[in-house]
Formats: sequence, structure tokens, C-alpha cells
Amino acid sequence: MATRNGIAPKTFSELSPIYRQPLFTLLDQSRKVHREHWGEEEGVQLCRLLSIKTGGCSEDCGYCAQSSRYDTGVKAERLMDLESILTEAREAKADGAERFCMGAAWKGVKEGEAKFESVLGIVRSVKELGMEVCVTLGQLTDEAARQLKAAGVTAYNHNLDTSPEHYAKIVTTHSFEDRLRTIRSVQKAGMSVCCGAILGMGETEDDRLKMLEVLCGFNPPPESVPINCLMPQEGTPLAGQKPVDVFELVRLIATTRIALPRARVRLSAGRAILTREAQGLCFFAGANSIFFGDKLLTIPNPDESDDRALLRTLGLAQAS
Ligand code: SAM
Ligand code: DTB
Ligand code: SF4
Repeated sequence: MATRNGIAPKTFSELSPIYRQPLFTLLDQSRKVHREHWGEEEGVQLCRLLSIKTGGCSEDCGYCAQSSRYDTGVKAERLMDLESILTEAREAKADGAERFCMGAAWKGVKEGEAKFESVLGIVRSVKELGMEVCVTLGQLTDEAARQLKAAGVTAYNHNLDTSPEHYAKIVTTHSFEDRLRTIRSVQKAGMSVCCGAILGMGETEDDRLKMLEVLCGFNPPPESVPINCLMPQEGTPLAGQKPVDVFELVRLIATTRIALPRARVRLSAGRAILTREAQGLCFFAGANSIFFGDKLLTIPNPDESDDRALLRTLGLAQAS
């Protein structure tokens, strides 16, 4: 059922029975797809994340510690200076990062703005270090996307986060359609799309599959799909959410692997509260990328040394 005639499932009605099979049957299928598309040699892509502009965001995303609407203890900062960013980027490269991802707590950027000009300069300088460069700056215009591509951006991260139906319950200051519009600008400009989800925001398992159905409709398909588990942030509306069931996470990763065989599936926020065994199962199901380093944007990530030890224990090589 997984890849009937080699054609990956795309619609909710195709994804749902795959997701709902007995877990081991689902894992058999995702392993098979993974081997066909990524070979026998397992590899995990290591990405480093840096918040280049933290806090003070105008948006009201109910999960986010960086929204100015909530009292979370995250203070609004200015855009980091180029030299400090380059110091972090050089360190990431020395630590073996393949991709350097920079995030900014903005609603979005437009061509001609001073802050956007600064970001273009930052991208050009980081690119010279010889890593893939990813940025996540909020909404884009077609022209801003074009200029980011010209500056050297490999991939633009802009998550759908949840289903179209659930999105309006989590964010009111922009819409699901706004997210799609930015993704179309990214594609038109020829950058790769990095687009994924957060699990654990009160959505149903069907909501997660509806989000995946939208991702499957992208043309070209997303190059990477971050799967975040909500890290509940004190002061935000979602502070009291229960942790995601590990087997639901594993099922979604396996179904994503089957539906988007060539995507880097990135096990993103939430690893700090997953056991080593749970993470091992996520890699087995098809996850093949992580953020490594002690911090994500504002929240903790596992210790880098623990991550290296885990990859060694599992015999997972660093992707090249
Ligand atoms: N402002 C930009 C935007 O919204 O696209 C970029 C930064 S935003 C922090 C990037 C992503 O981080 C979000 O789309 C969401 O998936 C993830 N994220 C933010 N807070 C999170 C949390 N508390 N737990 C898990 N994921 C989170
Ligand atoms: C993504 O999907 N996950 C990363 C990256 N894209 C930018 C961010 C996850 C954690 C964000 C919460 C924080 O550290 O404040
Ligand atoms: Fe702002 Fe992005 Fe956080 Fe939403 S997720 S509040 S847009 S930084």
C-alpha cells in the first residue's frame, strides 16, 4: 500500500490507512522506502541553529516564547552583529555542521528594508564559509525571496505547523493561506523549501495527516520536513499541553518518509524531552536530520556530546 507502483501516497484518504496500520507493518514499509531512496548506508544530517534576532515578535503564535504578546521571560533583542554570527557559524562548521540555519522573530521581511539588507550581507558572508545556508525570517515577498536566493540561501524554513483547520486556533495574526503564499514565493525564487509541523498543540492525528497532505501537494516537494514536538513555554496559551505520545510521533515520521521519500525528515524541537530509545525509533522510522548544539532558538536541545554518543551507539554516520 505504501508506494503502490512506486507512486507515493499524497491524499488524506491514502495517508490515513498507511498511518493507521499495525506499527511494525508501517515501520517495515518506511524502512523499505528509506533504503530505496537513501541507500543502505545510514546518515544523519547535522544542522546548527542560531537565533539572529530574538523575541519581540508582533505575531501571536500560541506556542512561541518569542511573541511580544505573552510574558515568557524572553526579552526582545536587536539583530546580532555580523562578526558574532560569523563566530558562531565558524564554530558550527568546525563542529561538523552541514547546514547553518538562522532564525529571526519577525512577522516577515520586504526588499529594501534596512534589516533585510543586513540579512543579505549576513547570508553572503556565512555562505563563504562553505555550509548550506537556511534562513527563517517569516513572510516574504517574491522580490525578497529572489534576493535571498541570489545572496546564497539554500533553503527557506517556513512551517505549516498544523492543518489548515487547526491553524486559526493557534495563530490569529496571519493565516494558513499567508504561509502558503510565502512558500510559493520561495519556490518561484528557486530556493528549497523546508516546511514541517509541531505536534502536541491540541490537534488530532487527522490534523497532522491533513498537514502532511498539504506538504505532499507542493511542487516541487519540500526538500526538508522538520517535525517539532511542542516544548510548552510558560506564559503562552499552550503552556499546559501534554507531551506527544511517542508512538504517534514515530507513526508520523514513518508516514512522512513514505509520502515524501526524498525529503530530509528533521527530528527538531522536543528531542530534549525524548528518551534515547524514542529518538532511536524515530531514526529507524525515517528521520535523517537533527539540529545539534546545546540550544535551538531560545529553548534547550540535548548536549552535543550526548548526541554524538547516541549516534555512535546507534552506528549512525554523519551524512556527507
Ligand atoms: N518567525 C518565523 C516563523 O514563524 O516562521 C521563524 C521562527 S519560528 C520560531 C520557527 C518555528 O519554530 C515555528 O514555525 C515552529 O515550528 C517552531 N517552534 C517555535 N516555538 C516552538 C515550541 N515552543 N515548541 C516547538 N516548536 C516551536
Ligand atoms: C523548525 O521547524 N524548528 C526549529 C527551526 N525550524 C527554526 C526551531 C525549533 C525550536 C524553536 C523554539 C525556540 O527555540 O524558541
Ligand atoms: Fe513570531 Fe515566528 Fe514566534 Fe510566530 S513563531 S511568534 S512569527 S517568531
